[in-house]
Amino acid sequence: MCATCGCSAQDGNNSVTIRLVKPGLQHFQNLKPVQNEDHLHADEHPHKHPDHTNQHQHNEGNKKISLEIDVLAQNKLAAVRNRGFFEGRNMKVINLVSSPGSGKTTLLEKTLVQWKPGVPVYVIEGDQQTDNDARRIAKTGVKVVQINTGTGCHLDAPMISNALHELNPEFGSVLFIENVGNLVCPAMFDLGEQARVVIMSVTEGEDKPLKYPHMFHSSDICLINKTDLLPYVDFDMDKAISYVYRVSHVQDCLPVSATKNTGLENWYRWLSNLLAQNSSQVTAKVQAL
Ligand SMILES: Nc1nc2c(ncn2[C@@H]2O[C@H](COP(=O)(O)OP(=O)(O)OP(=O)(O)O)[C@@H](O)[C@H]2O)c(=O)[nH]1
Ligand SMILES: [Mg+2]
Repeated sequence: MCATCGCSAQDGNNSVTIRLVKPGLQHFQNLKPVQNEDHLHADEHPHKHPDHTNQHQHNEGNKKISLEIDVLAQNKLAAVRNRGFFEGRNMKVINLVSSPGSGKTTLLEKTLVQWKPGVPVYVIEGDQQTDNDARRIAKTGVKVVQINTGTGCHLDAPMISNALHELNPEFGSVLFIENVGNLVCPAMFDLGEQARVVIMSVTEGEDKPLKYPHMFHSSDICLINKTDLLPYVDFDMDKAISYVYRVSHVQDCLPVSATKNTGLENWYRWLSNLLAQNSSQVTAKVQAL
């Protein structure tokens, strides 16, 4: 579990199912956490206990551990406030999420220069340390605030609220939020955004949606970046796209190359469509995570 954010808690009952799985085996194995470490064993463990029936061995793979945390509940309250702020100013807010280095900042740099929404645009940058990304964005002329999360692995709604005081965005503007590079924790934290964009890149392997389904499930659109590198890496684009749709209901899955400007027109079209919706048409999303 991530101690900073309580990211293993699931909404509703604040509990999480942990599955212990052995590679290549179809059934979840009887890896039963008990107090005595000597008893943490799989079903092929050499010694037998009288109470170890086969049924016992194959049906206890799922363990529920209750975690008492209210981190996510507090975040949701702040996210609702942010969303009200955005709707009050008729803003469009887009949260960019990905693993580290997938190309979020590069995509933003291109977007801020090439996409012409005709309204003011702002950026909030999230990283554990450094203002590298904020300095890159500032070069485009767009007003930007960097949030450094220290040991934190995600942005949360109160952080966004603080940054908004600095930005003071204009009525009718667009705000891009680049989240901390991490395919896990940011999935849990609603920032009050109207759209979440998940970016994966061809160098990460096509199985990322299957390994990190919550992030893909909570996103509205998926971009598959660095397609210029396809000749040099083993990456099956058809498989990747099918995996994205297997775990999520994204509106679209767009292959792009941010550095070579390939496919970006589809991304800009999607952004323009989002902008064309008035705030009341944009579904108020309270993330059910
Ligand atoms: N070949 C190729 N490289 C890219 C592309 N997009 C980004 N990169 C490179 O990937 C590296 C990481 O890009 P960033 O834009 O900094 O990635 P990021 O997701 O913002 O990274 P973090 O903020 O650290 O999570 C840089 O060296 C970029 O030049 C692309 O489309 N093709
Ligand atoms: Mg970045």
